Amino acid sequence: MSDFFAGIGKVPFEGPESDDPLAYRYYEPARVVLGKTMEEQLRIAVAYWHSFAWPGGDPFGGQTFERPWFDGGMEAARLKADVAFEMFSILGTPFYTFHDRDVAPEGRSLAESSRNVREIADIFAKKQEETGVRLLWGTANLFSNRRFMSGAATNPDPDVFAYAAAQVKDALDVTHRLGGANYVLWGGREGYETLLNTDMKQELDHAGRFLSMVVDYKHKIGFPGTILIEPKPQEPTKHQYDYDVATVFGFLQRFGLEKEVKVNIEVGHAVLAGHSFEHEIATAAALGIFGSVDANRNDYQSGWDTDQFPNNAPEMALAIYYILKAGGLTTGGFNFDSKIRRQSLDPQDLIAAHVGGIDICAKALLAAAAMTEDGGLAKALKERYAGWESAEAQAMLGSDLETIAARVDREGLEPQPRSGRQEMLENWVNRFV
Ligand code: XUL
Ligand code: CO
Repeated sequence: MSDFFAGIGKVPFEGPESDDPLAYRYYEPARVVLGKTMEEQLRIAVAYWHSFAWPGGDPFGGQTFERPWFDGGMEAARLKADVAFEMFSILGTPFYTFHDRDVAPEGRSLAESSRNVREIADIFAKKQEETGVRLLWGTANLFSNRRFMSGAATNPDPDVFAYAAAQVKDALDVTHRLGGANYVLWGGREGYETLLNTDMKQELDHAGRFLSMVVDYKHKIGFPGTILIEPKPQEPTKHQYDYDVATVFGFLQRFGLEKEVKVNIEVGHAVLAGHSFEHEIATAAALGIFGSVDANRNDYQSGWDTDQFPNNAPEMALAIYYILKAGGLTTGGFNFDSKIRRQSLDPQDLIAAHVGGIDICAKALLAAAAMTEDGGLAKALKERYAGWESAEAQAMLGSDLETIAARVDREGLEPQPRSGRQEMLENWVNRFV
């Protein structure tokens, strides 16, 4: 045991009346909601990156957090692993996620970096066994080191493509070994700053080949998890190729990968793309590529990715309603890709942030389940599209323009507009949130 969380015990469930900031008011893992436990419905994960690797910097100043594992070598990485699993136990969260470079220091060569990651993975394997905590996904950091400044798979330099391929191979091996439920690719530097120095067609072709190789390797090693792409429209590059869910679907289809790869949808990324979170979820569900979720929120007044902890239950409730409508989570989960503010220095800030964010998801799940059980939205939707249930309407879809035009003429069709009932539906939602 480290003493990092000294004095902080396991977070209890105390119910909505509790005023303890380190107690759950809604998250009750064993409570059954729509036929599954809350734990199974939400599959909550803690993100190693934000919670244990982020130093608290911003563009105007550096590190604000003083963690005993910062700037150390492998000894510090081992301490970080201890603290991370202590936090998972305190929170009672079933999953975690990590980038290769979050967990172990980068070495002087790729071989040394990979050895470092594997050594920490040995520790993770043991701790997973002891605690029952599982890996939701692993990923490779192909964006922090300066070698990736012009891209990884889309870099003009083929040696960088090769380095990235080798790094992903290692990260996928480690994820497989730890029983990861998914493997994520976020193209942090896959995009461009200026067209003046960019051959976009070539870069997109290379990104497609790279992803095909990842899928081939997944099958070769028998990794049973899902490969996920995480869309984001900008930041760090001005134009990211994986702009949003619809863009990613078009890319997957072009390379014949739409049955192989799904999406990891992040709340803040959806907002940066000018969408709502539920829009991205519904798009992925409609296209058959919904995979997993990165839970956080952006500040609506700032135009960048602030990765704050979720705290808006009504917004989260609608998103979860559409996840449930899509059949719920399978291999995916709610990964807290969220970071505390740089002034939130203390270990208990880290715990309180997760407790609050997890509670928002639990409260939202209860509201979404109540909405689902009431069935009001589903009924209104069915009525709105009821005309399409007739045999004649269905036959029209298999018909052609001339036949349809002849029928309009013959029957003198004169469609009458009907109310969309938006305010009534919004009021209905407000009864549950
Ligand atoms: C960056 C981001 C990443 C990905 C994994 O905005 O969300 O943490 O989730 O690389
Ligand atoms: Co993310």
